[in-house]
Amino acid sequence: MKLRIYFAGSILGGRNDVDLYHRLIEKIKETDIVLTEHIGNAHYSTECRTLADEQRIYDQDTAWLRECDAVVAECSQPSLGVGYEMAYAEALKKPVAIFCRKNARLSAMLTGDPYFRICFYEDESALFAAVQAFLSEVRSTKKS
Ligand code: 6K6
Repeated sequence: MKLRIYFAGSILGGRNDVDLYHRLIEKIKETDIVLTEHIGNAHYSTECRTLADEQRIYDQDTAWLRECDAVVAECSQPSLGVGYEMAYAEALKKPVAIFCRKNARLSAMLTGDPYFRICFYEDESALFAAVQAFLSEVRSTKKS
């Protein structure tokens, strides 16, 4: 059974890690469905939009958060939007795993919250392995 994964990563917070998001999304797609593939698209437009556009984005993203089986967040690049999504997913009791490079810092509002599964990773292969371990756990919980 394929899981529906909400992948969260920085947009306006900074796009330095967009290639990493892309590779991670492709990896997750080998086994599961990623609802938010655009996060890994380096050409995704972040220019100013109208308020109506932003409301549509909010409505769509929160609908996907309600729909998903689990949330995978790459949080090495701080982002207000991702922080909001983490709290929203917790309120919905979705399984949430937060991944951060060893040399980056995470807000105490994430590290201090025991609800979140947090993983500081050394390199990309460790990241991929930790994400797959999380997905396997979610899959087995869903089956039982
Ligand atoms: C809107 C206005 C200008 O650029 C945009 C980008 N549009 C977005 N489209 C889809 N999801 C978005 C957008 N902006 C933020 N998000 C959601 O918040 C994504 O799901 C990300 O996980 C997160 C990024 O937040 P910021 O604060 O880094 O943008």
